[in-house]
Amino acid sequence: MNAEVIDSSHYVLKHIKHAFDAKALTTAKKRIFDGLIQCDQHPLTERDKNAISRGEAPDHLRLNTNNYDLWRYASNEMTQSLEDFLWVYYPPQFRNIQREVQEVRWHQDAGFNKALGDKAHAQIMTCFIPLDENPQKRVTVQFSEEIQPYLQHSPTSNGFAAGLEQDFTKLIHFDLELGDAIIFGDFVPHRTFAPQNSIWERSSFEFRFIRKPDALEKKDYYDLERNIFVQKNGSSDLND
Ligand SMILES: O=C(O)CCC(=O)C(=O)O
Ligand SMILES: [Fe+2]
Repeated sequence: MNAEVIDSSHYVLKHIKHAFDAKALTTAKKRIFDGLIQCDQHPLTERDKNAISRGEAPDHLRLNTNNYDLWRYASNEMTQSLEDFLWVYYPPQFRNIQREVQEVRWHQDAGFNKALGDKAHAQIMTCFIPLDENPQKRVTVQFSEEIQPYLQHSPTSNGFAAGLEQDFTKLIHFDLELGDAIIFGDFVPHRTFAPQNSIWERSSFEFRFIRKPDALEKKDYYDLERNIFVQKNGSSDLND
């Protein structure tokens, strides 16, 4: 019997109302969409082409440091709910879902994390932020309320690195307004979900957080407490 105590942060699932300034989210969405239009005029790498076909943003748009501006106006409840997961691991994901094939199937983020191999962190926390008006009318994310330890993942047929074959029964999704966010621990199973009569079009950010002691060498993070880019040992020149 494994006597290891399981950290309850793996199982956090919380809808935070009015977590962000709605205008800051609209600005972020516009910046990324403007960038995607410009992408049409430039040759893209294979990696970026694949990312766009999955509904994700190419690297140079994800790396834009303005993506962190919205955290300056995050509510106290938002930052407190992150507990000690206060370093954003870089860069955030942007998702623009437009077709069913771009759905993300059942997984725990611990599965995605593990698929990163030696770039994986010990534990992560995710913050999902819809960027459109009326997100409650759109494709969203559904969660399993059943608490599961880490499950074995395998690559999915629609190009994602990690997915689960099994289905879940105690399901929940949240009615989100623009400005709301969901945070969830890395053992909470979730997937893309279309409530009845929802619009198959949605843009969103996913920020992933780690605890400072879990930081990897020579990797950049964004420290939410100080609003600066940081590295495990010493400062990051991204602040210059
Ligand atoms: O955007 C989605 O539908 C899935 C998001 C997701 O898996 C995540 O935020 O970790
Ligand atoms: Fe996920």
